[in-house]
Amino acid sequence: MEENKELDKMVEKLLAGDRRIAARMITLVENESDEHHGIMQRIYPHSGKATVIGITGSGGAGKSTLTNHLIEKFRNQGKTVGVVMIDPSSPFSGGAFLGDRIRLQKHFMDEGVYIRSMASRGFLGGLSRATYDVIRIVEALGMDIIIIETLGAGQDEIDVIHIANTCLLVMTPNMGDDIQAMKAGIMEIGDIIVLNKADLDGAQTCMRQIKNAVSIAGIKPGAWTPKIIPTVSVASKPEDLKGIDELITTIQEHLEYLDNTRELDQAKYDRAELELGLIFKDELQNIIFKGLKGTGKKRQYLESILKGENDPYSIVDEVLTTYLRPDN
Ligand SMILES: Nc1nc2c(ncn2[C@@H]2O[C@H](COP(=O)(O)OP(=O)(O)OP(=O)(O)O)[C@@H](O)[C@H]2O)c(=O)[nH]1
Ligand SMILES: [Mg+2]
Repeated sequence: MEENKELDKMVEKLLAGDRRIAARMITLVENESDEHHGIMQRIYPHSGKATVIGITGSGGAGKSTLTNHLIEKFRNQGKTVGVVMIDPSSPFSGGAFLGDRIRLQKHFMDEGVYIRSMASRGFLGGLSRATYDVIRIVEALGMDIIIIETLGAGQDEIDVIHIANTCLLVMTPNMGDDIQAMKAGIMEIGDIIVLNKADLDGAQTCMRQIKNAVSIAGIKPGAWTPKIIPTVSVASKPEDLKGIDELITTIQEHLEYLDNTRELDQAKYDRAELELGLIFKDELQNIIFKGLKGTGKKRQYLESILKGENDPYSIVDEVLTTYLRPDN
């Protein structure tokens, strides 16, 4: 690790809970600025212990509303909570985020809550890698629990969910055909399936369909069976809210299950492998592109592909053989 007093100081402030520094660092990391590696190297030893909860599901399923309840419950338990919202809309429109902001407003004043939104597009190194980094920064800021909210739409968003210890898949009774479509992925994505908007028509039928999907999924003996929790997370009277406490209890149960089985170690190992792989892939590309810069070679390669004279596989083989493989 290179010496850099300024970065040392920034990290010191972050560890002391400085939110402005956290915001600045996240921007530096998102932009893959020169400080990116230095920041992550310094933060790494102060991260990796937070409980990460993923919340995914279709647009408007109630992810932010549920997040809001979870923040409240965890705060009541004396835990600090970070929220990373992966915003599928353009980073400039601010549309979706504005709505979330209003909903989460009261928590913006709370020192024990840190909320950050990220764009899901435009990361050189991909969304998963950027999310790993942002989670580590939020953790180093002092958050015990980190909730990632992401639209269960593209593969990128679904990959992000694998960073979480516990994943909540939010479904709703009015999903119609989506239920069929999601059936295949239910087991892969959700440790806990939340049937939100259980106040709406069709909730019973939907509950049966999900139960059926879980029962035919062929879960290995001893493995975690996804729990299905119906919730009502918006109601005019607080006593009409349903399932939130049960959801918290089930999250805790899942975390205990991970703790009591070897699965947690395995999951940690898998995550470390994924993270290392992502960084390698990214950096290798950076090194190669940097190496080609100014030589005019990159352009030549691309033009030869477009003209049909060469293909990317042969080019990658050639470049790797020339620059990287010592045995050649
Ligand atoms: N009837 C009913 N409406 C709900 C419930 N939970 C949330 N809603 C409403 O559903 C709408 C969407 O809720 P959000 O929490 O913003 O959903 P989201 O999944 O975060 O949406 P995106 O972030 O845009 O994907 C809001 O108008 C909520 O008030 C519920 O349990 N019942
Ligand atoms: Mg939302």
